[in-house]
Amino acid sequence: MHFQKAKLIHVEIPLIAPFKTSYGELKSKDFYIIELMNADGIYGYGELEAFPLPDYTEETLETAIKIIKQHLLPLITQKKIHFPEEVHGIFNWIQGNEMAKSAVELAVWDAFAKSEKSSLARMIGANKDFISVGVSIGLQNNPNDLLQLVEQYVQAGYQRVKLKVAPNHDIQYIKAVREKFPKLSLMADANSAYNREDFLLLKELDQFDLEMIEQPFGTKDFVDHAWLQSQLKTRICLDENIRSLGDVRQAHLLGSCQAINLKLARVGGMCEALRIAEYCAENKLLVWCGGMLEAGIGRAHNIALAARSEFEFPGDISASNRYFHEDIVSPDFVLDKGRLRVPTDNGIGVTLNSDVLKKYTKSTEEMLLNIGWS
Ligand code: OSB
Ligand code: MG
Repeated sequence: MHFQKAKLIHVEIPLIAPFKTSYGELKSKDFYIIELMNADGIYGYGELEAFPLPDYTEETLETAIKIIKQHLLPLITQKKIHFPEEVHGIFNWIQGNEMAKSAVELAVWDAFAKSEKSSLARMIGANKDFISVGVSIGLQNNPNDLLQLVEQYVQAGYQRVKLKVAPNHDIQYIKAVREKFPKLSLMADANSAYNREDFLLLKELDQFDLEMIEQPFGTKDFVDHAWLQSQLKTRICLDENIRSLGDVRQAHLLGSCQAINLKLARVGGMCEALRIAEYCAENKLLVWCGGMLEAGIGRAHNIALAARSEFEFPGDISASNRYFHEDIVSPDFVLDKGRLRVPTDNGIGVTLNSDVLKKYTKSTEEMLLNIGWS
């Protein structure tokens, strides 16, 4: 496949409610759509998930878009691509920058699926028609507000609830939810807010029958997570620590965790994600699909991945209306008995909604093959 044209669309859509974590608060989803066009006029779409600030990982929207323009797009437009799997290798000499790589690689996957007249899910060997989903709830101001939100999402049918936690924002909140919902599939995500000195707090969380505690310690703390896992009966799940299959192997061999939150954007795209999913299944590590408050294109890619058989645990892939009043793709993803339907149309199976897109577009840039930016 020969790519001839790329378009970068900078979009910002307001979130229905601010999303607060131990890093800070997000009020909108600020992102880029990467649109590729090949010589047959087939389009492929990727979504850049980097955040405005370098808090969750080192990348920011600004650094990632620069890497995409200066390095990644020239690499895929200079030569013919025979298979989407090739892209991972072409990008491999570039260190890090996983979110930038993922956005472009996923646009290539979409274009290949469309040219083969297959849904992306089927193309990557995913057979599910529906995926089970959960919801991730940000830090709240008091336990009562949190209880109301949990009630609302449980009523809506979400199959699992994840609560953000941080020191002073943990025991009281988890206890309140657990008392009101004794049977709920419940878990906590700390986004690296704790360290070894907080052990007693984490030990207290061990009593609430949580599915797992996600990323309690720092993003490179494989050894400390292994120590913590040896002290707790609750599973540790790693998120920020995991950028590659190598990181998953290290975590597994050290005993740093029993579960992996797998995000396409954080591991550089589909190729690496598929390798990780296979490794987890072979090694009996629980693997599930995480989220980054994706808009419709990123959500569609996540759903294709989560439709694979390795993903039994409900993902952080909620319905469109959990995040946005209106999204930039059609159709919306709608909750159906705690599940989302896996699109069956070609590629990612959703199309850009041009009216909504126009409303929230901040800028657009186009690059023609070997000609440059206009
Ligand atoms: O830690 O999983 C996380 C959102 C942004 C950045 C990091 C995380 C999250 C979430 C939201 O938890 C998951 C979702 O998209 O619903
Ligand atoms: Mg997380």
